[in-house]
Amino acid sequence: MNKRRQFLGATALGTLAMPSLVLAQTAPKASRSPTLLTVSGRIGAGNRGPLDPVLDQMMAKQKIKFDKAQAFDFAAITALPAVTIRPTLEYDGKPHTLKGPLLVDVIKACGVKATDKTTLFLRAVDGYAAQVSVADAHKYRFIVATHLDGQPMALGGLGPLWAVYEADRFPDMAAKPLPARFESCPWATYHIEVKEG
Ligand SMILES: Nc1nc2c(c(=O)[nH]1)N[C@H]1C(S)=C(S)[C@@H](COP(=O)(O)O)O[C@H]1N2
Ligand SMILES: [Mo]
Repeated sequence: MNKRRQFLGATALGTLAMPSLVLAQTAPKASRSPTLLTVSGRIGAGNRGPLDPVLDQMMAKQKIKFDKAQAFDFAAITALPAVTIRPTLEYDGKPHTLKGPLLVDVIKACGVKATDKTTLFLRAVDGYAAQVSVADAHKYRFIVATHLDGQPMALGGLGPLWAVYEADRFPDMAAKPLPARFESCPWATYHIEVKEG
């Protein structure tokens, strides 16, 4: 009887103690939504530490390395001022509305001090990558699109983030056939490396 009471007491204490212990250990991460974009390289202080070869599996497989990075969830990206563009897309030859912050503003939000030699390496989940100079990101007004025709974009579609620009607006790009206009536009972009030169 006494033993049983002790056992029950211990169990009750255990179930009471466990949730607060678990909360204390997981609260900071569990309260955030998933990171959609990680920016590393020549950035400011960043908001996360080095690449973790255990937990950052996809980045590690894609040979990404960093000591610090700026991680954005959907809310952090959509909190930046958004612009809207309306390029003709190569998939259906029709104009579509794309909305999101300017790529240069995303970079600024990471504390990047860009020079005329700064280059951005845009990497997608399927391993596709494109290199865009900050000068071209400005010139062609690249955005990190979060919405296509008013809807967020699915992972498995063109999203959740698509680095894209309004090719129709620029005579040099509009002169190219549609399928050649979007080579610098990785859909499902999830990592940006800021390089100098
Ligand atoms: N993630 C990702 N983005 C990509 C590509 C790709 O293979 N993967 N292809 C690029 C190229 S070369 C072009 S021409 C356009 C269209 O390619 P797609 O038909 O593979 O989308 O998207 C660009 N963005
Ligand atoms: Mo292509």
